[in-house]
Amino acid sequence: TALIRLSDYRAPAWRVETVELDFDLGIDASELSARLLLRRDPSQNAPLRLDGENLQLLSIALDGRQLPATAYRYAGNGLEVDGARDGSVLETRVRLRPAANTALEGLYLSGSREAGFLLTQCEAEGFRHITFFTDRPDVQSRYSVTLRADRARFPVLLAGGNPDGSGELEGGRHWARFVDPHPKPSYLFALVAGRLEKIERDYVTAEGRAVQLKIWAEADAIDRCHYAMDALERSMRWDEQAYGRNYDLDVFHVVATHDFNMGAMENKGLNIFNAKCLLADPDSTTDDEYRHVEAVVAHEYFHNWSGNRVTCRDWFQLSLKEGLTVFREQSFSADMNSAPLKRIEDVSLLRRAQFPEDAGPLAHPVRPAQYSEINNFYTATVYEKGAELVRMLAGALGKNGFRRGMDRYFERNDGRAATLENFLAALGDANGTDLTPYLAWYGQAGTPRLSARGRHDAARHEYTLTLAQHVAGPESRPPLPIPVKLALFTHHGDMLPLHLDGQTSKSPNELVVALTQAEQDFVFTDVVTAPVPSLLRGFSAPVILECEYTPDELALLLAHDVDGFNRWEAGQQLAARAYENLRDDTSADALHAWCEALASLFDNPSIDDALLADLLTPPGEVELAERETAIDPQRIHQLRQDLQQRLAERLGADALHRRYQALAAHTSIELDALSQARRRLKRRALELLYLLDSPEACRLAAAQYRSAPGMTDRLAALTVLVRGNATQASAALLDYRERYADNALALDKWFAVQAQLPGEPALERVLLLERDAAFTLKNPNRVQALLGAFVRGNPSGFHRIDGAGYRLLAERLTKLDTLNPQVAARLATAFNGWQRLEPLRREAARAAIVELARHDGLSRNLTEIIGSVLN
Ligand code: BAL
Ligand code: ZN
Repeated sequence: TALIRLSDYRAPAWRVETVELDFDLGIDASELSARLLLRRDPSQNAPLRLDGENLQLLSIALDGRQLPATAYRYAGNGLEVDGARDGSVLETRVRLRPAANTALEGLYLSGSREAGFLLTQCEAEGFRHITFFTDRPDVQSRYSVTLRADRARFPVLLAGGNPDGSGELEGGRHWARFVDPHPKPSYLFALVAGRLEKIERDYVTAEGRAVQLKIWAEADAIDRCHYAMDALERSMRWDEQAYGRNYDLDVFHVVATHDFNMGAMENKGLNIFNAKCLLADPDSTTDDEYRHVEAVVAHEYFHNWSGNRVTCRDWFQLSLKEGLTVFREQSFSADMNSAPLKRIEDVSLLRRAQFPEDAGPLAHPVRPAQYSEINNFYTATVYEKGAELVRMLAGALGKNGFRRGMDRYFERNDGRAATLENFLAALGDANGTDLTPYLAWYGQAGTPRLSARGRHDAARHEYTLTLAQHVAGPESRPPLPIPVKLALFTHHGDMLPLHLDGQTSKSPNELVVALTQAEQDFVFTDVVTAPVPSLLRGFSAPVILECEYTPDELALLLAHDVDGFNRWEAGQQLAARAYENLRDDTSADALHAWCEALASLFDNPSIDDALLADLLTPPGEVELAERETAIDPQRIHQLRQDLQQRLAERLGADALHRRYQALAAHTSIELDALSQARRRLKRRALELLYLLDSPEACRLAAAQYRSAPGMTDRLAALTVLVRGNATQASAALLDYRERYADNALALDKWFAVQAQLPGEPALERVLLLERDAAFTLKNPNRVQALLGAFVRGNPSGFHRIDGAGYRLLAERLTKLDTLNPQVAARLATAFNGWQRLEPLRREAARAAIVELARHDGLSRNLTEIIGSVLN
């Protein structure tokens, strides 16, 4: 398939200045007339060519005249029209088949034919599935949209922009019209039509604009939208305060659907959400999910400036809006909740999802140089690593400097389609600094390794820190700018004032040094005894740190570091070393140090319960696998269990039991930080207790399941029972299945918990669950809940030595691909990393992938992923 290259970028030969869309909506067939005012770039002599995928063309006219068949050509993906000039008006009418659209791209039906509603998804290239258009983000047009439909079947009609009239039509039909005053790229177009309920709130922006906020959902879900409304209001206020950005239309619509390929979509004035990122109530939503809803609501809202007002010139610049918006959301969530916990959560995600991507055949730069299918590049690299790059820039400029730079960026690029160069130039110019060295980060794949070596000169009272960087790949790569935030600790756990090259840092005990060369020395003076360095504080750069700490040094940081993130990080490093003690059967010095340090933190009343829960959790199986070469996921699972058991033994059944009971005495379902923290630690205590005294832990879990006041406690209990294969598990599963029979999001968790049964039994359970009446390959959330949880969230279950997990995935992908290529391609990335499996599994995985690749008629999406993975 054809590759699209960044280096081939050319400005559009044709633009659309205004577009008028007129829809006659129906479930099986919808018809649409489009009227485009065309503008031609006089410097290019290209004929008019518009994108259009599998459209049924009913009529076509240019400048008021119907075109004869000889005057245009359409072969299923591009429409060529003769005779168009600057200022021409092209009118087309097409027929669409929403109910038959299982790819959930373009115009489609959510839910059943009888009760469901119509909606659109256009990013990245869905608009060409709706009408003929210059479907690329650097073409920005003014939209007027008229929707017509049967009033009883489609009482609610919505499109982006401001409302501009509505009324009755003959035969029980009605119409509504919307005009968007802001020119926008086609990927931000959206409409929604059907039976929906709403909740509303009035909002006045800091600039004084009155805005109506409306959240829409089906009747059974509308009561679960209030939390999202609060989160939306918080997001809008925060963006005014933190970035001076105000909302710019009279109405802001948000719609929830159960059928969505992504988490949510930032269409101008009409955000559409996967229900799992919007709906929330205590009975069916966990604490983690509540925070996720808040984060996604904020993310989509923040796109109104970082994405919509300033959009991307081309899809290679995707991280310009996504990395930036993830960073903005991370800052917001840190302000709303606990900043260190948010950082731990984000870095964990980066390590679990992005580092493996960057280390395998799917690795690509944050700004890829080429793609075959752009939907395959909505990746952890573009999003999460992209956010880390913005974080480094923000750190380099400081709080005020970054704000100055962002103001400049929005001011210069408002209404334009920008590039990453434009971004760096605005940030740099506003601060009189050159940020172009950071471009290197955007252009190369792979996680850099940062090695650190310290040398203390007792006679001179000097401490020399040598930092060096290395990225696997071509040797000619220029060094990256790597900001390293650091502090030095005495062996008593006190921070030292820092004196570097005669300078004293602003905050006396912490500073950021910039590694800009392959290797550099940093010399600290007045250091009397050898210190313990705390490096990369707050994870100041997305690198893998290699530093020869002794277990005691890591334990010291775990006990004393005041940076919550680095305290956790020291614990993670120490846990990984403890894991290696068990794996290699070497001296247990790290294991001992880890258990002792955590035992004393366990009794330390000043430590936050949520942080303690995270400290008591070793790195996940995927992260541990990243440190190995011949990966045996089942052995990793077992060793990690052993590791946790050692910790549990050190803490003791009595202490765990007491702590559990003390926490269980609080039964509030409030979402405040303290209540969430208690639930988090309670879950962790129960999990650890299970490793010591499984009958007692299962008894407690069964009781917790029955009396749980909310989903966090209920799901935690169910998980302990199911993973532990407890006798009480089946009754709890039956109860849950009945209780949530009509709640799709809660039911998803029922599938996911079972798909994560450790080891061999998982596959059989998945096969059983596939036969459940509620399972369908047509719903992306359900696919994710069962197959996604199995292949991504359950390494010891998926990576069977007989290869049955791989064959199952390959077989399901062929089916799924015919329904929904985007979802199939995303699931297929579970094959990433097969080359590093131990030989038996490696061969089994290879055989399954090769067999899959031989299959005829695979989508471009899946073909690209399989091709890359096999490479
Ligand atoms: N733009 C696609 C969904 C999101 O990142 O907001
Ligand atoms: Zn986004």
